[in-house]
Amino acid sequence: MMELTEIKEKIKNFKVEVPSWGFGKSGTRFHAFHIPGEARNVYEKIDDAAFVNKITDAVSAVAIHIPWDKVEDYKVLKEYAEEKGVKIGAVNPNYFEDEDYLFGSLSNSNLKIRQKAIDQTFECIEIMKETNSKILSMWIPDGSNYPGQIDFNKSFELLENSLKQITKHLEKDMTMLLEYKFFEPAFYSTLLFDWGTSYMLSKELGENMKVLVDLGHHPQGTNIEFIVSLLSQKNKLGGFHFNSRKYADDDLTVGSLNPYELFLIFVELNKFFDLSAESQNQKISLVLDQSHNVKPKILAVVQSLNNLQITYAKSLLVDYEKLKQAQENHDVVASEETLKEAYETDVREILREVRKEKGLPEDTIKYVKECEEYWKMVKERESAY
Ligand code: AOS
Ligand code: ZN
Ligand code: ZN
Ligand code: ZN
Repeated sequence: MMELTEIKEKIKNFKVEVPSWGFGKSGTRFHAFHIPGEARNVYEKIDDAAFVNKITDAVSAVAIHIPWDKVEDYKVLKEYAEEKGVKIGAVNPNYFEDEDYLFGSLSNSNLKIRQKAIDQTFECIEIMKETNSKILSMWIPDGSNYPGQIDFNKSFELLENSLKQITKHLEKDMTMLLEYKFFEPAFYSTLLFDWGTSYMLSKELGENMKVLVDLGHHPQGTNIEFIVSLLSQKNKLGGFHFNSRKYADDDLTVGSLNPYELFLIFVELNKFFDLSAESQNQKISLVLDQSHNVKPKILAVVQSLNNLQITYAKSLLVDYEKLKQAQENHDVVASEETLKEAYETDVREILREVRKEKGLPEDTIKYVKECEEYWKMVKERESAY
């Protein structure tokens, strides 16, 4: 079993990337409600990420979405972020909002539109160079809504071809992550619908390409921790989008609905990665992908990081040696109990100690609620709303 001091050290160095879009306006297809204090542009999103980092020291970088976070000069954006103590993380090209993409982006049968999507991705690679980002994070919504709408085979080939062109433009130390999702916005067929399709392409397209697992992107009942284990074994797990869901891709606060599943995922991750290592993000990119439709944004991100730290701490408490023994003895009850023993441990005191030792507020949520700087920011943004 890991010593408490080592566990604390690991938690101290555990960092997660936050999404720029988690701080801005978001909603459902019915409405996007205004939440007081929400960020209005990418600079404010970076301010918010930096504020969260100041309180938690748990933010590795800020993921950006293009064109949502489009700016004139990305070098300026990079410097702005670094001055505030955060970095620019994964660059996410947006293939789901441009009017031209009605019938697909990188798989569109119209060469002009397909080329536009490819060029847009090349632009994102340029942005990566300017911001020193190493991750191109791709979620491709292409698919169809009705039987007969597309020729599966042709569409997949076109997508494959576009991706081939894109990977050729990646620099050696850049990674392309391929996210999958079984449906939405395409309701009949989605080209990259499961981990198998992403894995297949990532194998074909080489070492620079890996799979990204978003926790909201599987049919109900899917054993995600097993997928995590398989992809890790094959050295093809490149990243995570953390969130939680009840029904489909709900993008709720990570750990809010299925904390045990999240814990089991971390148990598998620990077998392959040192999630606390400095270079963690070179090996695996850990990113929140959430829309806080009804929560104050900053508070929701602080809460998410807290949930992740709790889960990580619990996963470190697992007696992996004992687990292995129990598995070898085919002692099913002991195996399961070994996991539950760690899961059921109250780790809040460990987190408080870690924060105290780092000179951070011990209760990060309470701290934000009472923080003058936070309320001043909310007031300023509201007066201009
Ligand atoms: C969409 O369902 C995916 O999760 C993507 O990662 C997407 O780019 C992100 O959620 C922002 O909308
Ligand atoms: Zn995602
Ligand atoms: Zn999603
Ligand atoms: Zn999601």
